[in-house]
Amino acid sequence: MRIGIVCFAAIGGSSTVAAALANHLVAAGHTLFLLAPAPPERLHPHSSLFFRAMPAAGSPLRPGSAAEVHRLAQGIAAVVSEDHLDVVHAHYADPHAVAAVAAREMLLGSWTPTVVTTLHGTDVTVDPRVAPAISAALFASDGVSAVSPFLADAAVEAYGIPRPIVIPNCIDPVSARPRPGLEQRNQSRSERVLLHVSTLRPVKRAVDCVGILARVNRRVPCRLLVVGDGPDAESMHSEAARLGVANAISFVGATAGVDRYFAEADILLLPSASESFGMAALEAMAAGVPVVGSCVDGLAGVVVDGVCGRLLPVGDLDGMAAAACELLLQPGLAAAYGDAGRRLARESYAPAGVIAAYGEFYAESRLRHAAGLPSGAP
Ligand code: GMT
Repeated sequence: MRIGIVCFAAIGGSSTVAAALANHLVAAGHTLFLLAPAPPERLHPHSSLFFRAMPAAGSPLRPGSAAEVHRLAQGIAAVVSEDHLDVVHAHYADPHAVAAVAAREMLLGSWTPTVVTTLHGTDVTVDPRVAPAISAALFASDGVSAVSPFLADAAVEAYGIPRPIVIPNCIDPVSARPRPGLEQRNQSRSERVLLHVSTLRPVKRAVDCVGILARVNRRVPCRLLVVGDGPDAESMHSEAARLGVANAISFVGATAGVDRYFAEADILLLPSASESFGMAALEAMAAGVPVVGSCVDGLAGVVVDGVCGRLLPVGDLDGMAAAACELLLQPGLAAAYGDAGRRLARESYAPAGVIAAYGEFYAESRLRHAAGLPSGAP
């Protein structure tokens, strides 16, 4: 099959997943075209993997304008006809499925591809004014998948679509490198490391990480490493100054090579108000890092509380700080959580099963397309 994957270029879970999917589908013998404003991190060079630059149309941080979405649709249509794509796989309904469906309309009368959409999260919390456009794009897609059961249910509720099939995100073994043992690492530094990786959007509650750091620091000297950038960076700085912990935070920014920070970390903090999945948590688990976060939605399906991390109610900073201290003060417990996380990541989120599921999803969607039955049809 000739498959076009449309995704954001940003560093983020959905781009990581799109890149992993492209790498593995190519290895399975397909020809892949990655359509994005810039190549996502972790895309491996391959003679059957091609990058096609698209005009930017928003990001997980900012919705695209109508003009940007139209330009993206034209870009997708051009690649479909020049590269003869069989399938266009849109990651995110807004703007990618909207643009992919519009591209297919532009091509009517000639070759039209199968369009499949994977929902990633904020797809269900978008501005209600654009909900009808998203709903139409989902109904017009030949297949819709979601990365967690929570998200599939939320999409049914938000858009009245038939329940999407659930295909979880996978973790590429390339990023699942073994970490040095705790004892070994602690000999080389006195400070422990709390890591937060996100787009620093309000939904991530990154400011809570500062409060957790301040509480933990009273018992265990530690540093908060913040990887990523976004609207809440400013508030994190003010909160750090207010709590007197500004010197104990390092803002790394939105940088490539996130893996090296997982190798440094003692604990990943993910206190989000909502997560459709929680890719950062899965990456931490694969790297053997225990997760302390909130007990919400998709995140509770990925992190098994009391096995590979601790999940507390949203906003329970005292609880999260206590859980972090417990792990920092009991290396045996932290090591057991780390091992369990690595095992879970390997056993439940291996690329092979996920790639096979996407293969079936494409095949079924192609049949629907050939029969003229979009995903919304019974
Ligand atoms: O949440 C973000 O700011 C980033 C966004 C993304 O594009 O990666 O994350 C969403 O998709 C990820 C990949 O499926 C999920 O792991 C995240 O949970 C999801 N974010 C939310 O649901 C808030």
